[in-house]
Amino acid sequence: MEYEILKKEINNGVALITISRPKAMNALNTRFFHEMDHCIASVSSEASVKVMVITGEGKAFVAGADIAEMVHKNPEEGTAFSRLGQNTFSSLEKMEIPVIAAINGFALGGGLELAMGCDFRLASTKAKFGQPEVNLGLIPGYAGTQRLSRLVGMGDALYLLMTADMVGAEDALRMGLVQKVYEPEVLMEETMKMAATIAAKGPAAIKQIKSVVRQGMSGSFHEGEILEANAFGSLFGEGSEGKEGMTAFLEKRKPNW
Ligand code: CO8
Repeated sequence: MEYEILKKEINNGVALITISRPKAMNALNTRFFHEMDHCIASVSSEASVKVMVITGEGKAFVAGADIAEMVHKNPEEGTAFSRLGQNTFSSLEKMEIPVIAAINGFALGGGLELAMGCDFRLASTKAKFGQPEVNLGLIPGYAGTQRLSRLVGMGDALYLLMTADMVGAEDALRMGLVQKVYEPEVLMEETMKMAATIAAKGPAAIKQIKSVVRQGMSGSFHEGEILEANAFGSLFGEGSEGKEGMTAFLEKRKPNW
């Protein structure tokens, strides 16, 4: 598929996806979701890729769903557009490899929902976060009502959703919405460094972390313990990554994954 909105670069086991629709502040339209679905499938099929990073070009990460496209929709089309985005962001969550959002600027509405579909978020000091849907007489439609409260807790979620306040990176850090904040000129360098750090770890262990933590969140603590024990055991087979990692430690050498 030829991409019009996404740019995909793969280097040293890291796929960097840049959303580039600067004339509309990278707003998410139907085309974006088709490209992103394709991109998720194609990156997932490349065994050499260990981490994916998503960022935006220009002064926005993503300023929301495309209002100019949405305004013409009827209720059925609105629901379908919501399901399209929910499915794409759910596919992001289900990717076996970690996905990091590098938030360079505005992450509003559907843009914040995209960032929340990633595994964690790094932000520039210039980033701005918000769920401004109520300004438009709308609510989030890409699972923002569900992910935000799980990430930041009920109070901060309802505050952001009901006021449409735009908050800066320091507030986002305090809420736990982002994990690190960097000066704009080093955001991508630091993000790629972090991606490289993760890409150098045991790849099966990293995939198991993602899977067990994410699956565990939707079940009971005890079910999560069982998931963890089974995943832990899976790393011990003959010729497994765990055996190699532990042997390398004891032999005082780098593991050969
Ligand atoms: N959709 C379409 N176009 C947009 C969007 C958007 N979300 N955001 C910005 N643009 C366009 C502007 O219309 C403008 O276009 P033009 O130059 O042709 O007039 C261009 O981008 C530049 O924008 P501004 O001139 O407004 O730039 P500023 O720097 O003054 O302001 C802001 C930047 C603060 C980001 C401002 O553009 C803004 O407030 N944008 C809208 C933010 C918003 O409300 N986002 C939420 C959208 S709703 C949503 O995301 C719901 C998700 C769930 C959908 C479920 C489907 C049913």
